[in-house]
Amino acid sequence: MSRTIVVGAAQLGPIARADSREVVVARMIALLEKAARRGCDLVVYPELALTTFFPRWFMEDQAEVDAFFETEMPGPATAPLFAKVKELGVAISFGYAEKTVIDGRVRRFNTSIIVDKTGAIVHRYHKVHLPGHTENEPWRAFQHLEKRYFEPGDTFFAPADCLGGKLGMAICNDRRWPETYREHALRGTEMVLIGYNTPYHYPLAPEHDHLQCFHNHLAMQAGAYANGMWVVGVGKAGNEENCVLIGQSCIIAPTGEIVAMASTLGDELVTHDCDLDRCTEIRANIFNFQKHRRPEMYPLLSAPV
Ligand code: CDV
Repeated sequence: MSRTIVVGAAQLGPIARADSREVVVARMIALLEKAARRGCDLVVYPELALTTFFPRWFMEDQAEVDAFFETEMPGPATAPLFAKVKELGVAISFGYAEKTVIDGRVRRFNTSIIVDKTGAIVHRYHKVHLPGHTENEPWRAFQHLEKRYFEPGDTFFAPADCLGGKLGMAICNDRRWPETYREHALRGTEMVLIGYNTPYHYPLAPEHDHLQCFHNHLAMQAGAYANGMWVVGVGKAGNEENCVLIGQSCIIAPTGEIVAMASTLGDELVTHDCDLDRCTEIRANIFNFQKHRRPEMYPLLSAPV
């Protein structure tokens, strides 16, 4: 039986701070309809897909921050997206800011979910590597306050059974960490879905600004190859409230090759037929973990620094 998933990487162009969820969801639905016409089984959207990348602003009023969070999924604004998933029979994955109550405590996570073809949420992931800072740093051209607005994820890098394969997620900064992919691979993940919001300008090391697109692909291609799995990296791109975000959303084969890539900084869909069995090309050979991996020689890899 074929284990080919037709995947759409649905890059989103900029989302203004004043844009409503309804406006964004309509854009996501337009990409979903295009994906259905192209025969997609799965469409992947960026990190924090429903709003502008709000951690770039320092906000003291928690109510103002909470306006960017979802307290239910689907909620009134996202219900049409879930209805379209069901109508078209195309699974999706997207990121959003999640406010939830667990054991009587309010929790806020940078979250990604996978919604299957019936519109059911079958997997949820909370971003593990939160970049940025907690206090206002006015010297920056823009803030990056993920550490202030979210708590670090409490979900492992692990797959769910979906679309006949093992699909997992990571979010933006996670993609730069080799551990993300290796942990996924050790747990059997065959395809990692990664949404991102990455500015060209990195205030802490502006001398690396020209390398942002290179590092984006370098990390994801290396992760795909060294772990023999598909990687789908999807950005929010373009000039969002005077912060220019990289695009180059792409689908990467287990060989590390980019097989589809966006060429604009706007809403754009690129697709590829992803055969999950191609993971074996790498996993049965150069990176055969059972045969060649030497975990006893890497004890510090999971030790605290
Ligand atoms: N949203 C992100 O996690 N962005 C980060 C920062 C460092 C730009 C990234 O790694 O792309």
